[in-house]
Amino acid sequence: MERTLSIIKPDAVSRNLAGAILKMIQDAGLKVVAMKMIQLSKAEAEGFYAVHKERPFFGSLVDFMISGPVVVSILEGDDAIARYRKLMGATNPANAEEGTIRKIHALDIEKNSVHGSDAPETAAFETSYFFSKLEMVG
Ligand code: DGI
Repeated sequence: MERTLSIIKPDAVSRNLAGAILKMIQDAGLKVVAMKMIQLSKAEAEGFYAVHKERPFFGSLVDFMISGPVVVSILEGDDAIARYRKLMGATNPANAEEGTIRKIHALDIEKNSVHGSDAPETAAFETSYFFSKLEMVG
């Protein structure tokens, strides 16, 4: 069993797509073991995306991530990290496969509707960034 962090980003929450995206996640067999809706502060978004701080899009990414509420959750399943990345689709929705969350719902490379951890180390950092043990089921 593996756990991964999912974020439904402000572009999707503001378009009332959280339910549709959670349905895709659950239909794919990933189990939600923690979940909440939060408004990130600038410092919290900068801390979460610290690995990208030298990238040219960092400021814009942080501004977008604090533009409205997000739905963060922890997903559990066999190979959950890779399975959720596949369900999300490519970072740029123009390159995303048919049937993926980003192909169906994302607006552009920045307003791309979802985040998913990309490796076990980042999943461990990201799940504990948002959730305490007490907030995780099971
Ligand atoms: O893991 P991903 O979310 O698929 O992609 P990533 O870890 O390479 O980048 C994190 C986020 O940063 C991504 O979801 C959207 C944003 N981003 C990545 N590349 C670009 C970008 N935003 C802009 N504006 N331009 C980019 O080239």
